[in-house]
Amino acid sequence: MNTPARLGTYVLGLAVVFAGAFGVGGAVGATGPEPAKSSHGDHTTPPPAAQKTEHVPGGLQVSQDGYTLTPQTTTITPGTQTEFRFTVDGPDGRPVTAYETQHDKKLHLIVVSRDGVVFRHLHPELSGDGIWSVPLTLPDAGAYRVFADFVPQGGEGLTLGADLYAPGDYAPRALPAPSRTATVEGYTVRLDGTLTPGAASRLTAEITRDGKPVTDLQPYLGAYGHLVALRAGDLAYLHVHPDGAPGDGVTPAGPGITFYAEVPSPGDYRLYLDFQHDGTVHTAAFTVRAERPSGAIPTATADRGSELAHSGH
Ligand SMILES: [Cu+2]
Repeated sequence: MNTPARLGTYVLGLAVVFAGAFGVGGAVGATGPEPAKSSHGDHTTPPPAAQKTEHVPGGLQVSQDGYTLTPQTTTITPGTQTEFRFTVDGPDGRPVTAYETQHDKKLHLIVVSRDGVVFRHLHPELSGDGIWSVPLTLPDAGAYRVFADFVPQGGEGLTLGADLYAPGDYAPRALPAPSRTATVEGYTVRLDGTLTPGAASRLTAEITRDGKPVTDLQPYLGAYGHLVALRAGDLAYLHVHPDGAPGDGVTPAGPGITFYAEVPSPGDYRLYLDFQHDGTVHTAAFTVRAERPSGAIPTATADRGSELAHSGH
C-alpha cells in the first residue's frame, strides 16, 4: 500500500468515528475521493462544542485592546458615600476624553459584589481631563467588581473590569437559587425564555403591579428595559441587547420587554433588569441556569431580598 492510500484509509476511519460520535452523516461520503492531505485537515478539526472560545466575554480584563481601566482608589470604606474616580487610559497612555454615546450615555458603570447580591448601575460624570467621577456607596464589607462599559470615539465597544475592596468582616452569601420571578418595590417581574449556551437566547420579562400588567413603562437608556447579565463564578459581563425601541411603532411600553442574551457556557447567570415606571428606575434580579438544549428546565422559586440600587440618571 502506498502512502497516500494508507492516509486515505486512516482519514476514512476518522470520519466514521466522527460520524458515529457527532452524527456528521455527510462527512463519510465526502472523504473518499478527495486528496488525503486536505481531507485529513478537515476531519481533525474538533467539533464546535470542543473548539476554543474565539471571543472572550467582556469584563474579565482590566486592560484590553490598548485601553486600561484605572481606578484612583480600589479600597472603599463600606457604608460611606465615596466619590469614586477613575480614568480609562488609551493606547497613548493618557486618559481617554472622547467617547461615543451608547444607550443614551457615554459610559455605563456597573458595580457588583463578588457574590452577586449587591448591584449598582451608575452613570459617572466626565471632566475635561478624562477623569470620571460618581458618588458610590458600598453597603457591606467584601470584594466587588466594577465594570466600565463604553465605546471610545472611533473605536470598538469595550467592557473593562477591576476589583474593589471594602474592608471589614465579610460573610459571602450564596448565589440566590435559580428563579423566574422577582419582586421589587411592589412590582412582580416574570422572566420567560431559555438561556442556551452559544446562541442568542430570547428572554422576555413581564412586569405587573398589584396583579395588573404594566403597559406604560417609560423609556430608560433608549429602551423599555436595560439588562445586565453576569456569569456566576467569574462575573463575565455578557452581551445583551433589547428587541425593539420606544417610538419604533411596534415595541409596546410593557408589560413584556424582550432581550437577546448571549451566554458562552452552561452554568448559572445573574441577570439584573432595570426598568422605569412612574419616574422611578427599579431593578429586578434573577438567577438563571443555562443548560445544554437537552437539559432539564430549571424550576422557578421566589427570589427576594437582593440589595439593588441605581443613581446617577
Ligand atoms: Cu448605564
